[in-house]
Amino acid sequence: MGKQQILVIGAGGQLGSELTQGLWNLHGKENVIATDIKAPQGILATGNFEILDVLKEEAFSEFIRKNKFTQIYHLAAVLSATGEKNPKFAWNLNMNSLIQVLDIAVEYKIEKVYWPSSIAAFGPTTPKIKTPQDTVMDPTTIYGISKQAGERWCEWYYKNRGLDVRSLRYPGLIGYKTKPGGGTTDYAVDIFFKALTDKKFECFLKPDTYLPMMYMDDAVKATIDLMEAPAEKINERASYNISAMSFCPSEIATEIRKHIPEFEITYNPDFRQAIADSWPRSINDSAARIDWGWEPKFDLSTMTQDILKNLPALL
Ligand code: AKB
Repeated sequence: MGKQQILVIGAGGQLGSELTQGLWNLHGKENVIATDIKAPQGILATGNFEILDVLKEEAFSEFIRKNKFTQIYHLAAVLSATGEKNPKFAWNLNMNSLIQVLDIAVEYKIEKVYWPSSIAAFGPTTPKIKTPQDTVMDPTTIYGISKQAGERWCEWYYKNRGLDVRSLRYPGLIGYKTKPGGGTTDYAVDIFFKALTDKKFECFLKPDTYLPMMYMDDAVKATIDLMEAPAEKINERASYNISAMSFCPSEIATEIRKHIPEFEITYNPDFRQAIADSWPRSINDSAARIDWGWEPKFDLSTMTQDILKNLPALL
């Protein structure tokens, strides 16, 4: 593999900002261009950054033509809870931006494309425990429908256009460097901010709602490991199941209380409860482990320790 020139689309989001830093470490800061529709915050502003709207076809195409990218990470999306409030906007951004990126990648002979799917691509009749790689998928949210359709588009471009496109079905991603961004699993991010600032948190899910989750460091590692794996190891061209831990709101509250004994949690479930109830409780990610050696580093306890050690300095 020669020198790589990397484009990150949607770099301002929760995953984007940390993934961009992971890519700086691997490929050199000068070889990564981070883009978003909004101006960069914090550390992102210290690297190459451009304002870019992938839905503006001509400007996007011109940007790609000028920069000679070898890889694109396309992360721009509206998440599950926000998507339900504005379904047509979510569909337009999530679906049309993906097709645009896949087309451009074929036209400009981009070597590799990354696009995230999600556990939201599963639905109420999917087996909930240790959800298999290949199973029933009947998503109920517009976000989930866009992820399921997106997976099929990725596989189609691989089979019919020879594009090396790779994807992971992320569980809830938990980071502390950016604020939560409209997802159903984001209570597990917000809870840390509130535990430190208010010592109390009102949860929009019921106490026993189990969901698959992953610490951001593991998500960045998984994404880069997948993209760096030799093409012949990638047997799944729609999207890989991937997982690290599963917990429910009462369990994360108990874990936080080990560090902040006075922390209190109350419950006031809203429309996001139905979304969470439609998703798997745990994930079987053996295909990712076997094909390209996926293994998470963090569990609930080590993640909680790490966040509570590092977040106070950022508040
Ligand atoms: C969401 O909650 O919408 C996302 C996801 C599981 O994809 N974090």
